[in-house]
Amino acid sequence: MSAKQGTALRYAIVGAGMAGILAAIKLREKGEAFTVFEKAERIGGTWRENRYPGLTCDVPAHAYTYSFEPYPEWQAYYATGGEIQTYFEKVVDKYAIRPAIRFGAEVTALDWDDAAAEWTLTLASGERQVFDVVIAASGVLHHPRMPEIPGLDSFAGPAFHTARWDDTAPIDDAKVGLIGCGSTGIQIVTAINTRVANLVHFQRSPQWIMPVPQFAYTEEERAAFRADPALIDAIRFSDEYIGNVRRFTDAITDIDGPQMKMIEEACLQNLENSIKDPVLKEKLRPTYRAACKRLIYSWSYYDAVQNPAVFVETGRIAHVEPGGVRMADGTFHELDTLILATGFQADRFIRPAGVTGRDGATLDTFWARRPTAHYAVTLPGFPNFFMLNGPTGPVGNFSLIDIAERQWDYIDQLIDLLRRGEGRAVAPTAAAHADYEERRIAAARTTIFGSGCSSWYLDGEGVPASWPWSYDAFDEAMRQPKLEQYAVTA
Ligand code: NA7
Repeated sequence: MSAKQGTALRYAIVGAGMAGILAAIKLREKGEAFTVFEKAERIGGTWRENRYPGLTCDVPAHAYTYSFEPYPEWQAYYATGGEIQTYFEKVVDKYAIRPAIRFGAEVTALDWDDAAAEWTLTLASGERQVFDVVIAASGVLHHPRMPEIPGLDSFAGPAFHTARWDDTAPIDDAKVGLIGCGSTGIQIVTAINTRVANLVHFQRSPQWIMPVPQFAYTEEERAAFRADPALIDAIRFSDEYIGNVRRFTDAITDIDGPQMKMIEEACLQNLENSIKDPVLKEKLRPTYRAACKRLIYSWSYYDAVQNPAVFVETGRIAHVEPGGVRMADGTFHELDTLILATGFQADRFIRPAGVTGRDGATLDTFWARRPTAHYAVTLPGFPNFFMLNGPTGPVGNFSLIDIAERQWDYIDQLIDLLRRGEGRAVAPTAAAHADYEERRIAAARTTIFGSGCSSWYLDGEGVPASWPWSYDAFDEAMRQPKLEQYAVTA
């Protein structure tokens, strides 16, 4: 019997973004006490940090909410980042989570004490607190990846990463350069092309663009959603959404199957029908398989990029000079503002916080080859440490909220072992995790993400870092942890 039986477990949640808020709500529902540690001064994670023009979530708005907290107020089928931030602020207030959040509290270290079966959490201030359970909800894409371009620091005007948007930077009637054409770069082109004097979009790799509908909800529609939540369910549980998710995961796992063919055809037809200038069309034609990089959903990029104010530069950047960007062929682009839409370091997770588990094992060492977690949630040697949207999860496959909710169901059942006093510490066995990882890597190599392109989905060895199986397989895996894969210790 556990020494802690009968005493309440102490929970630390790291991060007050979508996943941390979820964990807080779920623990509150159970009447449990917790502290959320947030390094910033506001909640929201991704939606707090990203404020660039055009920021939109590529999951339909009604499907990008907690399942238990539908939101009738969305302005359009795809929501803007600002609206999503507002949604999370409202949820945090509705569930009275804010008083349990420590803002400006950056977790720098977590150290497991096996004898006491507890984690010591250290903050940047040096303050320490002790917890039984740690929920790592620190997000996936939150460390900007700065490009290594010679002379970047010499640029005379504002040059900044998209997640550090500079509101003072000239955009209107200005000469703007934009490096990168992932989802972020593409959204920025759609938002600023009509504002700039001219926009040079530096494109290293062209993108597959999936055409999707975007439309505003009217006030009457919002009133109807308020009056009848079933109307919201009809959208978020519709075949259009859930069916699309299933079809997409079928496509990425069966890369020569009919679903992938449909995606490729829809994107190529979009390119063919939308882009008039044959030279531009060839510049924009992808040279790798669809959905290998994150597929871009857009209703307006191909219109935006045909604005004469936009020039797609496909040459190699030589260096940056104070006045602009010099290409390898000598061409010079004079610029007032340089925007870096160059993505994120996707392998950091809770790092740079130092996490030390059983017998002094560090997360850095455990992840030396690649970040991994058992079913994306737990780690052998790191008891009572649970990750939401941790490594090997379906981050590129479907809504991160949906993923986090299912992961919480799995985590909650593991914590139940502690609540019931079956032990004081729970962690997957090394053997069970090794088996999972072996199967996952073998399957991941055959997914579309491993079909030969560079992307943030790949680990340092070029293996897709994400969940390689279907939506239903994830649903099934998260319903119930296989307890024989876990060791519960006193
Ligand atoms: P992504 O998807 O990682 O895209 C980064 C883009 O930046 C991509 O086009 C890169 O080209 C380009 N890049 C990176 N470094 C350079 C240099 N040095 N020179 C030129 N171009 C460069 O990041 P996003 O922010 O757009 O999106 C991240 C996720 O956020 C997205 O998938 C959604 O989940 C939301 P490359 O393709 O490597 O040739």
